[in-house]
Amino acid sequence: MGSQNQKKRKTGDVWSCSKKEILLASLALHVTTLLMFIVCLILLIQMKSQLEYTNAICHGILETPSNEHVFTIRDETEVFDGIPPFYGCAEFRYDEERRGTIVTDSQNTVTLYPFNNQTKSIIADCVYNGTDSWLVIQRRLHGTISFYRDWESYASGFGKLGDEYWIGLRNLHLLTSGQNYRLQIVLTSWEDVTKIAEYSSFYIANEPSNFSIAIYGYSGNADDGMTYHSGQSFSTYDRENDENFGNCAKRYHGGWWYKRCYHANLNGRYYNSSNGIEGDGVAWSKWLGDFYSLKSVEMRIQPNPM
Ligand SMILES: [Ca+2]
Repeated sequence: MGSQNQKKRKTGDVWSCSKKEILLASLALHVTTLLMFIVCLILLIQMKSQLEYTNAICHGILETPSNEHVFTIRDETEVFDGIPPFYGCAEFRYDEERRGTIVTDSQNTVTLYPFNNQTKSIIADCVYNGTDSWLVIQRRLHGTISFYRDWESYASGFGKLGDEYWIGLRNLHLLTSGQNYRLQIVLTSWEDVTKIAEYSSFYIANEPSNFSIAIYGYSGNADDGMTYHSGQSFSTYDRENDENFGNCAKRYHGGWWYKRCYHANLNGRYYNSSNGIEGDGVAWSKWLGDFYSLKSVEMRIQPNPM
């Protein structure tokens, strides 16, 4: 019998399994399915975390610049009692009204924090004419401060706040490269006639570009003395960048964006009368000519609305 049964199974009746064998096979199938399910679940979890990680990277890349910007401002405002950095006297005036406190000295000077480089502050001179606040970048009044100076002096600035003064070309570049400015020039004759030349756009390039000037959009009643100089490098007696055969800064006794040589010489020699006989005085050619030296000059800037 035993040999018959073995023969029967050997000849191919493979489906005649025992209950135990069927149970074991079924169990194995379930375990395999369960294992596959677990593996799939692990894979899915891994994919999800990978996706989140990738998402976080993308999110980070997108967010980083604005976050940095915000942090930078926040760092500055902590120092200044929650007030954003100033970059013009108009903003100062606005904040001053909002705060109800004035942080100027007796000469109405204010510390400016150009928003494009908030680690650098500029002590500047603000004037308020009743309707507008302006940041003074140059002033001639009586000639006690010499304006016949070298390159480094014009680059870094000189004079006295609230008095005769040059803000410095590096400061001008810093200010005008972060924000669009207008320039107003107030010219006063020895007859106490005051005329205005205003330019809707004013920009000073960096030092490797010789602080070249870009100026346009004239309006006013003094006639246009500055558009002629637009695009020109700055020159001093020791750093000649003009287009003239000779040295304009030496010849006309100043530092300016000389070309061949000037239509305005506002940093020229100060005379105690209108008689600028050498043509090297504080001149605005289009109004009173090259040989008339003005009594006073003030150059001042104001940020254009963003
Ligand atoms: Ca020359």
